[in-house]
Amino acid sequence: HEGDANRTDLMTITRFVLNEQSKYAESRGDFTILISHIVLGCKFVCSSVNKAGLAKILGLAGDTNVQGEEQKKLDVISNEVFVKALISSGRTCLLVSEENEDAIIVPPAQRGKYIVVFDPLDGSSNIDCGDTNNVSIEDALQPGSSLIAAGYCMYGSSCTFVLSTGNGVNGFTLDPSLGEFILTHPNIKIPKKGKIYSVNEGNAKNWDEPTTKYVESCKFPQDGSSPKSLRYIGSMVADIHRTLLYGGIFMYPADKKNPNGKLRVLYEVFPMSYLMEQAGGQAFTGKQRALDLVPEKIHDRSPIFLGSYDEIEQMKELYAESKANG
Ligand code: P6P
Repeated sequence: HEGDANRTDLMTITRFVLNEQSKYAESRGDFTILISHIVLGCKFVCSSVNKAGLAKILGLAGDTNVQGEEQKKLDVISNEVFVKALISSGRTCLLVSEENEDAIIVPPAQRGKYIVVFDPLDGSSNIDCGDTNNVSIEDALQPGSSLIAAGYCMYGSSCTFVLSTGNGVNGFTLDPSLGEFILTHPNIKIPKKGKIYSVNEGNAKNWDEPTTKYVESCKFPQDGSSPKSLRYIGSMVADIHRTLLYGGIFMYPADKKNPNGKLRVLYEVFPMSYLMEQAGGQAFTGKQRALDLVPEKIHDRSPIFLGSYDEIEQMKELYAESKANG
């Protein structure tokens, strides 16, 4: 019966992406090969986290393990795994990682057409490159609207990979017995409005007026509705995952200390903004649509408000009001 059919019709992430790409006549499977190498990196991080326990393997770099070897932090190891997997895929020409001060220009012999910007332990997104023979760091400084895919992998009691290649958002859960990511959250759509706001209230002293007013309206609603709940984990991937599934708003606003906020444009703001829009939500910087931003440097930061369509509309109105009042 139906259940058995689903059980035997394994929709793995590789098969899903292959199906998606086969819609494009010119597709030669490059993107599918790229995604499968990113997935390999995620499987590595997932097994490392589960094997060695978060606390231990996240030990400070410079610690030594029982063999007296240099103990590397998980993000350093993961970065090496992702960089090597991406270069060996033969489908990338330029890599920007949160862990590397400089962009990595892939050796010509191993070059492909994709630019990948990623935080080895947060979000990642892909952009098309122009001329792969003359690759330069400037090729990574494109607006978020030129993204062709974005995703994140969340490590916890289970390992979930959330991905969009421009036709909606889908979630895949790692089945350790198969070593495969299986489709478990097809066509994720964020609720139009939400009951949760997610922000680091510890920064409230330094917030600007629109942020202060919005959070005030969450706690003391003037329209007779119930107050919103505050949920803030402090890991963007986890806070975004909850917002995508249950609705609400995630905010990392500018404040007096950090006029550009804290989150990085290329590999935090862009991938999560892309996913939110693909899921029917919005992403706003306080000044503009987040995906319209054009970064000047590869580690630029930007304030970001993203989540349910209606919540972001309210945020945009507050910024428009504040601008009108000068
Ligand atoms: P704060 C984690 O360090 C991170 O880069 C994001 O994943 C997270 O959303 C944010 O910083 C948390 O920052 O200042 O609230 O601790």
